[in-house]
Amino acid sequence: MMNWIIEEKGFYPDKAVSNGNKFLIGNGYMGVRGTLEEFTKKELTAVNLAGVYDRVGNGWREPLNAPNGLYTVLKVDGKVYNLPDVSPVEHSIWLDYRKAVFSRETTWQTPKGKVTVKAERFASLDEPHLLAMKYCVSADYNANIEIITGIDADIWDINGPHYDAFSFLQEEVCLGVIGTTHESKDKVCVIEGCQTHFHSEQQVKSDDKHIMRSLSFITEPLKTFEMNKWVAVYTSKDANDFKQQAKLLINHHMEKGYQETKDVHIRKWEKKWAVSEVVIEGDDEAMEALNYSLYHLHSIAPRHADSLSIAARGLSGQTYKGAVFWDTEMFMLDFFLYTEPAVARTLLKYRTDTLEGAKNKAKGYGYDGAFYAWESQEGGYDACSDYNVTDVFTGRPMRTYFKDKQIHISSAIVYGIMRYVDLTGDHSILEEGGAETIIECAKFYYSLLLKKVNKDYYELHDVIGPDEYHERVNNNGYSNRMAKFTFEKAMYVFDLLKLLSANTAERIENMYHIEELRQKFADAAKCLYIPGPDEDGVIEQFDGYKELEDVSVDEVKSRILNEKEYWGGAYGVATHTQIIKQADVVTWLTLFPNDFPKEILLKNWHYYEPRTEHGSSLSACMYALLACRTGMAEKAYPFFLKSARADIDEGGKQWAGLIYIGGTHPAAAGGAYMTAINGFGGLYFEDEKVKVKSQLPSTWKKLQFKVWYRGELYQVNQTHDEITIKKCDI
Ligand code: IFM
Repeated sequence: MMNWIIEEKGFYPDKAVSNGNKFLIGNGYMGVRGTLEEFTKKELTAVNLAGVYDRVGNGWREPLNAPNGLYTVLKVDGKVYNLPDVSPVEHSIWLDYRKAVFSRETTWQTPKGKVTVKAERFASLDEPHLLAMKYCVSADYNANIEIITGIDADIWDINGPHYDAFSFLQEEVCLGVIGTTHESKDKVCVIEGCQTHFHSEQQVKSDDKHIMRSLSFITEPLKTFEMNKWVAVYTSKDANDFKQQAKLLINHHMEKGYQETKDVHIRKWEKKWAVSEVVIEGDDEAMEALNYSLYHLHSIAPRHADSLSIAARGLSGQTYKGAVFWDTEMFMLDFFLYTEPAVARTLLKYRTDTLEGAKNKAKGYGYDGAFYAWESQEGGYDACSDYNVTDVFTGRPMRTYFKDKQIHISSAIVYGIMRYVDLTGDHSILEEGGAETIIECAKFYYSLLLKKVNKDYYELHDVIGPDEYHERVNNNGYSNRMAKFTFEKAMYVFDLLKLLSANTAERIENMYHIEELRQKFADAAKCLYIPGPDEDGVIEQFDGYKELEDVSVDEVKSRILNEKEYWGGAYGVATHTQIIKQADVVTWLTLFPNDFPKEILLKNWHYYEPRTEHGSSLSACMYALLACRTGMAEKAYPFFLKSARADIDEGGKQWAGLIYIGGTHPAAAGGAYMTAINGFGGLYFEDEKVKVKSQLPSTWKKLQFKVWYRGELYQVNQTHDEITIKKCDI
C-alpha cells in the first residue's frame, strides 16, 4: 500500500540540517525548510524566496531568505521548552506529501506533568504569498503556558547579512517586519496574524531582530489549546503596496479560518496529483520514492510567474547561489512538459527573457551569439565565480573554469525550447524570443569553431563537459554533439519561419542574413568533429582521455588526504585519471541513442560506469536511462532508486569545507521521473502519437501515468502483458 507520509520518530539534533531538506514545504514562491518552530539560524531555518537575489561586498550573490514568521517558542511554568535544549520524552515529525503538510508532535516532562505541542504547517498552493500554521498545546495538569510567537529576522545566510535594516510594525491584529536589502534596497515584508481558540493575556515585544507576541494562559487537563497563524510574504518586486496586500491576505484568511484555507490547499494538490501521480503496482518503495520526488518538483514550480526558472537546489536555501543550471532543461523539464506544460513554458520563458544576459556574456569573452550563464540569476547574470572551490589544504580559492568553459549550457536551452515545441506543438515560445535564442546559441557555437590547417573538419577546444573533473579539454564528445544539434535546430527554425506569424518572420528576417547563416550552420553541422567509437567500441570522452591513468574509483578514493578535498581542478586526484564525476558520454548516448548501434551504447555504458564517481546527483539517472534503452532494466533499477531517493537518504555532499552545499536535489527527482516514464515506461512520441516500448522491472506488475501531448491528456497503463494508451476527458 502506498504510504504518502514520511516520518521520523525520536529527536536527533544532528539531523536538523538534513531534515530541513527532507521535510521542506514550498509553493514555488517560497520554500520553508523542515525545521521546528523554535529553531533559528543555528539549525539553518530558512524561508527561501524564488528568484530574488542580493549581494554583500565580494561575497557570492545568493537568493534571499525572508524573516521567519513561523517562529514560536514555548514556555511552561516559566521555563522555555525548546528543542534541542530540553530533551523530549517523545518526538516525531512527518510530512504528508500528498497534502503537502508538515507536522511535528513533541512531549516534554515537566516537574509537574507532561506537556505536548502538536503543530502543522503548509505553504499554500492556492495563494503563493501565504504560509499557515496550527499550533496546539495540551498538558495533563494545570500548566502555566506562554506561547511566544512572532517573526524572527535573525536570518540564516551563507554570504549575508542581506538586510541593511529592519522596521517593525504592529497594526491591529498583525505584527510585521520589513527588511531593506543591501544591494538593490528592495523591501521584503513579512506580516503575521494570529488567532487563538482560548482566552489569553497578550503582550508584544520587539528587539532589533524580532517582533514577538506572548500569549499566556493556564491549561486544563485533556483540553487542547489551539493557535492558528497566517504569514504573508511579499517583496517590493511583487507589488508597490506590498504591505497593504500582505495585511489584506492575512485578514482574508483569518475570516475564512484555518481549516478552509487548508482544505483549499489540499484540493489544489489533489488536482496536481490527479495528473502527475505515478502508480507502480508491485513496488511500493519505488512508487513512494518517485512520488516523493514529484512532490519536491511540484513544491518548487514557479506557478506565480510567467518567466522564472528553478534553482539547482530548489527552494531549500542559498546553496549554489540559488542559481539556475542546465539541471532545469535537461533533468526537470520533462516532468513539467508531461504534467503541467504551462510551468515548462514559464521555465523556458526565463531563458528567452535572459537572452540579453547570454549575449553579453558571449561578448565579454569575444564570442558571437549567446553563451548562457552557467549559474544563472535574474537577467541572466552569471553568478558562477572564477574561484568556485576553496582548496582544503591551503584555504585558498581555486581557479575553476565552470563559467568560462561549460559551453554545453547554451545547447541545453535550445534542447529545452525544442522539446517544448515538439511536445506541446505550441510555437508561441519561438515567436516570443525562442527563435532568436536558438539562432544566437548557434551563432555562439559557430564563433567557437576551429579548423586545423591540415584538417577539413571543425573542432571545439578548451571546454568542460558534464564531467567537471576534467577542465579545459578538447573535443568533449557531449559538447560537440550538442553544438551540432544546435546548428541543426537553428536551421529548422529558419525552415519554420513560414509557419510562424508574419511579424515574427519579418523580425527574424530583419535581424539576420538568413541564407548566409543557413549555409554556415549547415557546413558546421556537417563538418563538426564528432568522436566515434575506437576499436573497443568506446567513444573517447575528449581528446586524450584514454591516455589518462586507468584506475578504479576506489583507488582514487584511497589517495585522498582530506575527505572534503576537491577531485577536479588543476591538481585534483581525479584530474589525471579516467575517473569522471558524472555521466558524460553516457548523457550524449541517452539523448541520441540512434547515433550508434545498440552494441556501442552497451559498450560505452559498461566502460564508463565503473569509471564514474557519481559525485553529482545528476549522474545516476543518465546511467539508468541508457540502461533501459539498451534492454538492461534490472541494471537500471538501482540507479533509478538512487535518483528517486536522493532527498530521502540524506546522502550526497552536505558540506564543502565550511560551506554548506546541501539542499534538495530536483534534478535527481526529475531524472527519476524520466527513468520511470521514458526509461521503464518507454514513452516516446512519433508521428504525432504517444507510443510506448515498455520494459518494466520484473517486480513492477503495473505502471500507470498520465502525460500531456500536443494539448491532449493521455493515460498510459502498462503491465508485462498489456499496454493501453487512451485520451482522457479533460
Ligand atoms: O549542474 C550541476 C553540475 O552538472 C554538477 N555540479 C552541480 C550542478 C548543479 O546541480
